[in-house]
Amino acid sequence: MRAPHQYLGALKAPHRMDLQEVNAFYRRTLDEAEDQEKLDDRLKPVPAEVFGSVVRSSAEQLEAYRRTGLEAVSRGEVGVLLLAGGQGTRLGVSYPKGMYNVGLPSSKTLYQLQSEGVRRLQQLAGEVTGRAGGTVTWYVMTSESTKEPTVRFFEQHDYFGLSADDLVFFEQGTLPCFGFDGKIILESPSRVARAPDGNGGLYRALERENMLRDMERRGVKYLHVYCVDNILVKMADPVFMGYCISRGADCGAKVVEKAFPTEAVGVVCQVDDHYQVVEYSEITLKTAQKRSADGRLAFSAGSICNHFFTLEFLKYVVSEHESELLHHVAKKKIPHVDSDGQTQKPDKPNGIKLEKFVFDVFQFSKNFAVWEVLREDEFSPLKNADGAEKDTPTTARLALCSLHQRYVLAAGGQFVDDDGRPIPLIPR
Ligand code: UD2
Repeated sequence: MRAPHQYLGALKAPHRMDLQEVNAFYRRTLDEAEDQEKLDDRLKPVPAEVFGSVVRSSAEQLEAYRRTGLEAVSRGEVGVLLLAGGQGTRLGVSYPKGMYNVGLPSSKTLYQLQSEGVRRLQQLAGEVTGRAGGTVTWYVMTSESTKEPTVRFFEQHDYFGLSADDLVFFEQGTLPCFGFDGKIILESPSRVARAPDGNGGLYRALERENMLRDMERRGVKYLHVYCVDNILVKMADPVFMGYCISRGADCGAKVVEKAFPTEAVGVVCQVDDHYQVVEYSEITLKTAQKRSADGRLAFSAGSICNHFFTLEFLKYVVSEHESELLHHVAKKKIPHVDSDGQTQKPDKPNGIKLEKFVFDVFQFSKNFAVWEVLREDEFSPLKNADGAEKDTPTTARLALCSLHQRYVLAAGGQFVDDDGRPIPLIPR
């Protein structure tokens, strides 16, 4: 058994509360909550020149991107950064989502699948470039509730074969929750109700936890930032990384074509002279439903929370722009103390959480790139418990099995039953 990961020995306290600051956040968020109708008038779809796509690229082009990505991996210039501070309330488990076992025959958890993706990427980079030993540093942003179980889980599984030195855990901050009257909610007589400050809390955490210096020290130049729950995630996908690197992009987003107007994905679009994601909770139905002449959704670039950043860009936004990033309002059911001092769990939203969004830095990009991929190959998020209509353990499991079945078929394999009859394809 190894010694506990250094992170556990040095827990920091990113939860100090500056009342003046949090009250200012609250007021600014409410004051600046944009009139969506007005924003809608300024939205434009992503222009073709920044919009690359797997299906519109030739095999030679894809191979060239892949090679560029793998070269960078082999030089140790690529890192992955997992956003793992979410509370996973929709899935309804009490532990971090990455530890979830979706019921694959192998019983692998999301964390194990991702770890194996990193190992395979390192191996591939060595094979293709002839330069073995390039490591992919894996940064994991946790929060107050996910840090300890996440670190322990990796320790208990011996980091799934990765070197503990190449895994770096750090912690995002929290903010108090507010009632609709603007007062901070108490969870118990002696405790303020707090929640993580959104996945855009990343930028503050990178600075406070010295992560940018760590990246610099290791020679990491390019980061793949992704969310925990997509079972089909391609860790530091060399094609996506290579595409962004070849274009000299400082910032990029991977997208899939949005399936239907109300799908719960943010939409990458242009507003005036910059790029941004309009989150599904903030887009108006009218805009979401707009169609182009060919009948497709006008705003179809569905963000799958897979982003590319150069270290230089991260340093720039952290030092110059972090404080400008606005919080967004999420109405939530927040446990609160009643007049008898007892904690009550409300059954309808009773207050708000303030959250920054990871993609809100796109507006500062000087060279933005969008890369569209096929949904069936790269996007099947685990959001809800079984029984829900979509994005459940069952849909995630089927998506992965279907992808692997297609890999086998493409390599010339066959699936037959005991009598040699072909087995039907797994539904996607
Ligand atoms: C996210 C995207 C949405 C879309 C969708 C695709 C954001 C803000 N929204 O929506 O545009 O692309 O994913 O599946 O990115 N997290 C933290 N700290 C927090 C809150 C969340 O690390 O304080 C992590 C969370 O663990 C997860 C990721 O951020 O890995 C996305 O969070 P979510 O699942 O709550 O986001 P969702 O589905 O509303």
